[in-house]
Parts: sequence; C-alpha cells; structure tokens
Amino acid sequence: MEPDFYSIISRFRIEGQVKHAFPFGSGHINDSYKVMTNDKNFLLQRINHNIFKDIPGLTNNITRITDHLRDRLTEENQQVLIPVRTNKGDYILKDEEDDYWRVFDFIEGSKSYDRVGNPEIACEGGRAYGQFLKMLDDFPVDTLIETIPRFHDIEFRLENFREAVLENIAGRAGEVQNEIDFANKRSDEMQLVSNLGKAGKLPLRVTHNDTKINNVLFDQDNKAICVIDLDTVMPGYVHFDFGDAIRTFTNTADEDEKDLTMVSMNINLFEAFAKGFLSETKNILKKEEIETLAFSARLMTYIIGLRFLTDYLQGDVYYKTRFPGHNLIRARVQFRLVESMEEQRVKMESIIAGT
Ligand code: ADP
Ligand code: GN1
Ligand code: MG
Repeated sequence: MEPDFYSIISRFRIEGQVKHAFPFGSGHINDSYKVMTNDKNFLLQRINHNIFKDIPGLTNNITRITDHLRDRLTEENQQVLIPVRTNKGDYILKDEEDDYWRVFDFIEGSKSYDRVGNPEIACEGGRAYGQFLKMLDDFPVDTLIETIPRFHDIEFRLENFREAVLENIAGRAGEVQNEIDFANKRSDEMQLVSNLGKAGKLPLRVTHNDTKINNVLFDQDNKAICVIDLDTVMPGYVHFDFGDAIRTFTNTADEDEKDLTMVSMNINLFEAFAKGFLSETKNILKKEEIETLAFSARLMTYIIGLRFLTDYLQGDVYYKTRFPGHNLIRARVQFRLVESMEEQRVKMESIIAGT
C-alpha cells in the first residue's frame, strides 16, 4: 500500500502545496519518493528499520557528517544532502505504524546511473568518493555509531553464510553447490585486509561503506555533484569504499544480468576510477593501504556476492527482490566479476602502483 504522502510530508517543515509524489530511485534498502510541491521538490524516505536498528543514532551520524562536509566544500557545483526538520524540530519522524521517515531537499538537475561505460564518469565518481574520504579525514572517527555492526567484516559475513548453508531454511542449498564451493575456495585469501587491520597496519577512517554507482549524483554535464545514501557512513577501511565502488563502476553488465557472458571488469573503467580516487586521496593514504587497494575490489565484490547468496539461502529476507531467484542472479554476477578481477589482477595492481 502506498503511504499517505500528504499526511507524512505535512509533518515536516516544507513550504508549498504537495502536487505529486511517486516512488523514486532503485536502491535495495529504503523506500524513496520524490515529492513535488508548487515551490520546491523533496526526497522523502522511509528508513528500513529491520536493517537499521538505531535510527536516532544513524540520524545523528548523518547530521554531523553533512554539517562537517558543508564546511569543507571547495567546488562550486558540489552539494551536500540537506536534511529537513519535522515541525517538532527533529530530523526524523516516527509515525503511528512505527515507520521512520526523513526528508532531504531534492538535488535538482541531478541524475544517478546504475551502470556506466564511460571513463570520464568513472573518473568523476572516483573523485567524488575520494573527496568524501578526504573531507572527512579530520572528523573524529570514534564518535560515529556503527549503524550496522560488523557491516564489512569478512569473518561475520562468512559466519552468516556458513550458518545459512547449514540451516538451509529455504531448502535452496542443494541447487547452489557451485556457488557455495566458489565462496569456500576463496575464504582464506579474503582475510588479507582484516589481518592487516588486526595487526594495526590500517587506520580506521570515516568511510561511506556503500559506494555503489547510484549513490553519487551527477549533473547534466556528468560532473559528480553529491555523494548520497549516508546511512552506512561509519568507521571503516579505505578498502571498503574503493572496492565496493569498483564492483559497480567497472561492471560491463547490470548487477542482475542473467547472461553471465556479459559480465566482466572493464580495466579502462578501473583505471579511470582509480585515477579519480587517488587524485584526491593519495596524500592521505598510507603505503599499506595503497598496496592493497587493487585487492579490495575482489574483496568487496566477493563480500557482496556472499551477502546476496546468503540472502538467497535465507529465503530473501534482506534485499528487495523483483522476481524469484533475483538474489541468486545477483550473487552469480558478483562471483563472475570476482573471476574477471582474478584474471586481470596483475594489470590492476600495476595501475594502482603507477597512479
Ligand atoms: P537506498 O538506501 O534505498 O539505496 P538512496 O538514499 O540511495 O536509498 O536513494 C535512492 C535513490 O534516490 C538514489 O539512487 C538517487 O537516485 C535518488 N536520490 C536520493 N537522494 C536524493 C536527493 N536528495 N536528490 C535527488 N535524488 C536523490
Ligand atoms: C545495498 O541501499 P543500496 O541499494 O545503496 C546495500 C549495500 C550493497 C548493495 C548491493 C545497507 O545498497 O551494502 O552493496 O545494496 N546496503 C545495505 O547493490 O545493506
Ligand atoms: Mg542507495
């Protein structure tokens, strides 16, 4: 059932009469709606509280992060999300159904992509996520809450996966033996970043943690203007942001492409993204971080593949799906991408070393 937009939006401090409201975007987690008034447009979101357990804490993270970023913008076309207050002065509204709502100013003239084959756009995306990390370099990282505990913790993700295989709640484990084997075969090598972290060799930074391509907004000239979807901004390693971005910015196919022969990692897009990212971050990153950046692409693609596969085994309880088997298709695409990255490993490493 569609929410009663008029009643919800009227509880926020917006001017103008609501003319039109409709579902917007293609995120897998929250419900987003564009709300148009005769005066201004807004982005209304229902936050998924099955996934985000501490919404006041998450909201506090976001308001502090956006305030910090706003003070540091240097380029004219750049923007930061502007949260809108409720009539009571909060940034979050809990309705009678216990749903949580928030509103941002709509970033006009912007567009987001789910896939892109263009090196200029990949480079811009790299610059945007690199700048994001750089602008938050002086933010006190330990004052942020973990909005999803152990979000990119490989051990946690492997534990969940193994439990899902054993429990086999949806009765699907038998049909995905190849994917289970694929994941098991690589589980040891995927510990690299986690081991370096435990050994104290990697700094914890304020990272975005969901750097997919459609979480950057571009203007009509394809300049990146705003990094959005700040729900998972929390302490993390640079690898989480670089690797997760490579997973979507360089894929030659969609995240849910059924024809796996279409899926591969485009090395030119990898190079373009890495150039943009490192042009902003090279001076703040440590040697150990840079040396393992190429690996992070494999790591994050593997982790997201593992999460899609786990969700499939658990009966599709986490990600929004549009058809039966959607999560399995997504998992297969990620694993095919991992293979493509394995094939191009040397080239990826030399691009990072030479950038
Ligand atoms: P999800 O967590 O579900 O991915 P997002 O915050 O990423 O939700 O929003 C979903 C989509 O809505 C984005 O990919 C983008 O296209 C669009 N969007 C989000 N915020 C804004 C905004 N402030 N202005 C314009 N478009 C937006
Ligand atoms: C989700 O919210 P969205 O669609 O930007 C997910 C990411 C996954 C991504 C896979 C909070 O991102 O971790 O990488 O789907 N976000 C959360 O496409 O789980
Ligand atoms: Mg999103």
